[in-house]
Amino acid sequence: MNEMNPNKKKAEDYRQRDLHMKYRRSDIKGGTYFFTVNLAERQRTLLTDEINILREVINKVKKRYPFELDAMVVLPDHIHAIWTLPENDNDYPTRWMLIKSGFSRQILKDEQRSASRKQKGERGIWQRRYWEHLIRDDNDFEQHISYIHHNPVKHGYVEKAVDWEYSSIHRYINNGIIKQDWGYKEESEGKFSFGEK
Ligand code: NI
Repeated sequence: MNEMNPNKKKAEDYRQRDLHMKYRRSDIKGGTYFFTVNLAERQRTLLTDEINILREVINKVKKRYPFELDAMVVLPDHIHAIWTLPENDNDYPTRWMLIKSGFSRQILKDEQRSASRKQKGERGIWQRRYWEHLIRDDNDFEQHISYIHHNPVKHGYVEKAVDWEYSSIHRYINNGIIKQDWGYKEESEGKFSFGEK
């Protein structure tokens, strides 16, 4: 008999549902978005070198324009994050603009800048454009959270997701949502696009 005992099957269903419940966002009702934001000079490691500045700037912007930071990973040259915005508020562009400019302002002016940026007096720390994706449902939410937590492994910085310091994975482990040895199969990424260069 390879059919599952109905009680066991039920227990499994509950376990799955429980897992989904934990991942489900609850406190605020606005849109949830996944972002990939890159440095202009990809060989630099400014984001992890200046992680304190980055954290401070994000917290400052969050106070002024609240949002829920559902998950985030900071790599040396890019960020992946999931935010949920307050109801009837989809102004993530203002928030990112303030984070990017607030960070740049505190970084030494030694970056390469294009002629157009020089002309406009713009800094050249960040790429102008960033990837954004509106999360459709709980499954999409979970996929993107997993992608974020797996990202330092994907880019070859660590062997295990938990070994990367600048990741919300530690919050998820502390809250008992995922286990210390959490890992992810990269094959399941195929059908999604994450704005990775
Ligand atoms: Ni990445």
